[in-house]
Amino acid sequence: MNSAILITYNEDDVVREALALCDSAGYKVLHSIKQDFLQAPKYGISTGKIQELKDIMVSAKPDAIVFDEVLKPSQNYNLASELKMEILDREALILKIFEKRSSSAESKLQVNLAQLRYEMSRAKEKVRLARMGEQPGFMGLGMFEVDVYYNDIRRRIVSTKSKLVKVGKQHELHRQARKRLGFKIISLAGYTSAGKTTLFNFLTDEKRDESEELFTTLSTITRRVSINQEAALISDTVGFISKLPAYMIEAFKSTLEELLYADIVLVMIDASDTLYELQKKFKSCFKTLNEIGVEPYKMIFVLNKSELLDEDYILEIVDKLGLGEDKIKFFPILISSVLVNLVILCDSDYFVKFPDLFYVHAVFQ
Ligand SMILES: Nc1nc2c(ncn2[C@@H]2O[C@H](COP(=O)(O)OP(=O)(O)OP(=O)(O)O)[C@@H](O)[C@H]2O)c(=O)[nH]1
Ligand SMILES: [Mg+2]
Repeated sequence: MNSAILITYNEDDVVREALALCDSAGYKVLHSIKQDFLQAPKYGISTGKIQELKDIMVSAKPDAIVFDEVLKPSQNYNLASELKMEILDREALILKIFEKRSSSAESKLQVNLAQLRYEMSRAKEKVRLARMGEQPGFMGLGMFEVDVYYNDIRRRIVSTKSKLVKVGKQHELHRQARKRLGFKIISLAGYTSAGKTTLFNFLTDEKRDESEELFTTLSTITRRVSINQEAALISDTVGFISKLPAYMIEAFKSTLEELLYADIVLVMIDASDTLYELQKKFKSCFKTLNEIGVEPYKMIFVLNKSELLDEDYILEIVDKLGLGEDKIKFFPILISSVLVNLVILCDSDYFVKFPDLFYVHAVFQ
């Protein structure tokens, strides 16, 4: 495992997520620097903090600096030149995890596209700096080679995209076939680690990896299930995370597109998070689903890990997330994929306790 110094925000849940991201990417965090503000123009952090960071680096000897915010290419460049060390901003860290996790040909292409898009935005900056004479010969290249490098990334983006378009067409054919068979399609969506795969495995008897680590699932699979004696198809998909840039969503389009064609999107929420975290993740999921184009009337919010909570707290969550307000559109359901206390399967104590939360039935009937 590599080691890193983490620079993150001064908020417990943010620190926890950043540590989980580092862990999933294979970085052991030797030291965390917590800041209220990470968007200082030159380095992201203040110049004063740079000296402190240098001192810590001398004793900790990390392999990289993880910066838990999206850095502009110029900030990344400034930090790397000042510290003489690889800087992984939030996007680069997520890309590392994606790279580690991608196993199918499709997810490899998607990750590759996201990496190229990331590199492209950096290449633009490097070319700009080279033109201004500020970065003579980056990577030992002259001006001509810089242009070659830039054009090469562009060419690889076009080629990867066209391969993904082909994969997208195959998905489309599958979808049409499924439509002809007349099955209802249920997709699982939600923040990474909400428990999508655990539920999917339970419903389908599959053995896909489920784990505490972030982004365990990177590809979509669909299986036939029987819910209340009715056959349906259910898909497990890639999880979301806050500050997921548009180009990453775009790169995973062929996978996430499945959500667009679902009859129902079960938006899994880890109800064991703190209220603050819950609201933040909820907003971020809703935003991502909107960006993908999933219509709100298809979404059903599922409060997972409910066995860890007491009833008052559950009601507070429903209230805080505004889930109880419009029951026609936003039916929250409670489940625990671990205890298999599944409302969808219609056999739970909660049915008696929270009759309001059980409108989901109607959807399947
Ligand atoms: N206590 C509890 N833990 C759960 C429940 N459902 C899932 N988990 C745990 O939550 C963690 C994440 O579960 P996954 O099913 O991998 O989550 P995911 O949403 O598929 O995550 P990604 O693939 O990363 O997007 C695992 O450690 C599961 O064991 C639940 O109902 N209760
Ligand atoms: Mg998963």
